[in-house]
Amino acid sequence: MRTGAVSIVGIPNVGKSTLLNRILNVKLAITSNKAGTTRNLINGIYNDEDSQIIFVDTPGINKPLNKLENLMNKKSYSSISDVDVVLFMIDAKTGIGKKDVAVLNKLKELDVPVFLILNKIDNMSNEDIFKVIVKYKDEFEFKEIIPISAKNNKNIDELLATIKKYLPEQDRIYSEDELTNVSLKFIMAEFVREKVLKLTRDEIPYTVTCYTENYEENEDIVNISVVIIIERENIKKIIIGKKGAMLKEIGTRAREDMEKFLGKKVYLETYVKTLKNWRDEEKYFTDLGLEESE
Ligand SMILES: Nc1nc2c(ncn2[C@@H]2O[C@H](COP(=O)(O)OP(=O)(O)OP(=O)(O)O)[C@@H](O)[C@H]2O)c(=O)[nH]1
Ligand SMILES: [Mg+2]
Repeated sequence: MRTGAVSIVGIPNVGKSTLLNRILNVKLAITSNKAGTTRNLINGIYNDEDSQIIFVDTPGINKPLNKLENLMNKKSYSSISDVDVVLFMIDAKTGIGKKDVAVLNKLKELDVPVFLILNKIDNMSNEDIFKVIVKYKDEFEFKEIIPISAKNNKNIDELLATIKKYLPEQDRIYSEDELTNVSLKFIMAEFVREKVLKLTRDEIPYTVTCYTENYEENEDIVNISVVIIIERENIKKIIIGKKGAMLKEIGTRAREDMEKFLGKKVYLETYVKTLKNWRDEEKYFTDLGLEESE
């Protein structure tokens, strides 16, 4: 039995959370085409007959513009110190850029095997994929270079098989029914935030966070109340939308994700609240669940 921990790191938007969900076969981490979607370390525990792998999804590493982003970077770097393997993910099409190099330089300080994961190889020719591999083969001491498509489920079994070779022989650490370190309340709030990310534009997604105020499980229905926290009063109009249409759409879509995840009917309430500069006020982070999860 092989058991160990694997951290997935890289710049924003390369597909780290998509990979976590793909491996676990459940939507645990939210994803979007906006940079900075993930804000916490999210562990997902993978089990099969001969292994247990604790995957750590991390916030995309970026030049921090506020205290929140600074905390996100710190969390990501903290995740790499006591794992058995680091998956350094890039977008195969764009290759290793300046921002990726900054992350790589940090990884160089470590004594952990680093794999280069080339994601998004769907709609790339084998020839182009091969070119990318050749280009980076000697750039850094990657233990392995593995092209995948997290979205289209390409080469994921090969990735898992390769990871296992690097994990110590030991029994499972967690029971097989454990999925994650983050709370249900956190996951529910994230589902709402994902819809805000997907349905609004420009600056809005970055200034919003969500928090579950109430989670009450009854026999046949779960009552959930999520507050959408915004920084400025004028964003409220956008989140609520014409005659409440936007907020309704956010709620409907989030509820679908919740029902799928919980396997139960959900009654969801959402409302909007203003909290000025929450991204720069560390005192809010714990309350907002942004400090949570080891
Ligand atoms: N074409 C393609 N798109 C992908 C693939 N994997 C992820 N994506 C898309 O890339 C975007 C970013 O995916 P995420 O999983 O949210 O990326 P992330 O690295 O977790 O981003 P942060 O949390 O911001 O660091 C989403 O729109 C995904 O649908 C892939 O294999 N192929
Ligand atoms: Mg993510």
